[in-house]
Amino acid sequence: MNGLKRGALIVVEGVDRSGKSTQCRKLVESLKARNVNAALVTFPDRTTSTGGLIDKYLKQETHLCDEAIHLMFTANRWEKKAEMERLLKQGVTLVVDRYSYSGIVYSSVKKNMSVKWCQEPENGLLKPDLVLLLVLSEAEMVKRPNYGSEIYENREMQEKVAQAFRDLSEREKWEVVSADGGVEDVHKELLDKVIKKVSQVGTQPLHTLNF
Ligand code: Z5A
Ligand code: MG
Repeated sequence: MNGLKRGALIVVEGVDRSGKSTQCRKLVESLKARNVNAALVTFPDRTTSTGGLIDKYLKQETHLCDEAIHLMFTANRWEKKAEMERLLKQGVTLVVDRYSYSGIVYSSVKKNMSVKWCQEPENGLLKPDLVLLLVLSEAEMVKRPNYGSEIYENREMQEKVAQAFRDLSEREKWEVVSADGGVEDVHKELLDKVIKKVSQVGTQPLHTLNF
């Protein structure tokens, strides 16, 4: 890396409507305002060819078996790996809206899908420097705008996903942040953690996921 400071790989995870996209956009804005080179990465990226198929699946316009859609979401991340690595090495901090953990959690809560099988194709992707989990309370969840019509937007699925995220956050020692506060309060808490991490990564090597 020739002594050049790299960017940090920051991932924001959480259940549906916990405010991930709102917060990721704000994080990038605030980092840039502080002269930190930063960019937003969103998964799924619905603009690529795998993303087009994922979009149709989520909107229930096409059917894929559980294994096939899982691998599509993973491929959607592999398509972006080289570009993400290039940007990080150029010093750009990436704020990532959902990542491999969403992939593992949403697939493995389905019947007959083991966590181990779901983790395997994620191995080798870039390992985040920091994972922030937004946790929404039951009381706040019902106040957020209604579920849309996408395939996973139902209470049973979201409850299983919320539990799986909580379990994963304990095992992997993530930073857990309450998503119940106002947009600005949640943003402040996340930004403090992100800024600290950006200053820590320096010339540290990038690692890859190894579940
Ligand atoms: N999925 C998968 O299965 N496998 C994978 O590998 C990946 C994803 C990557 C689509 O994802 C689906 O794909 C998702 C997981 C699955 N299925 N579900 N559920 P997506 O990321 O494209 O989903 P989305 O449509 O963007 O929804 P979301 O990400 O779940 O929402 P969000 O980003 O967390 O929330 P938001 O858009 O920022 O905010 C939601 C609303 O709440 C909005 O009206 C805001 O104005 C409001 N909001 C936000 N923050 C607040 C606060 N603090 N207070 C009050 N109101 C707020
Ligand atoms: Mg979102």
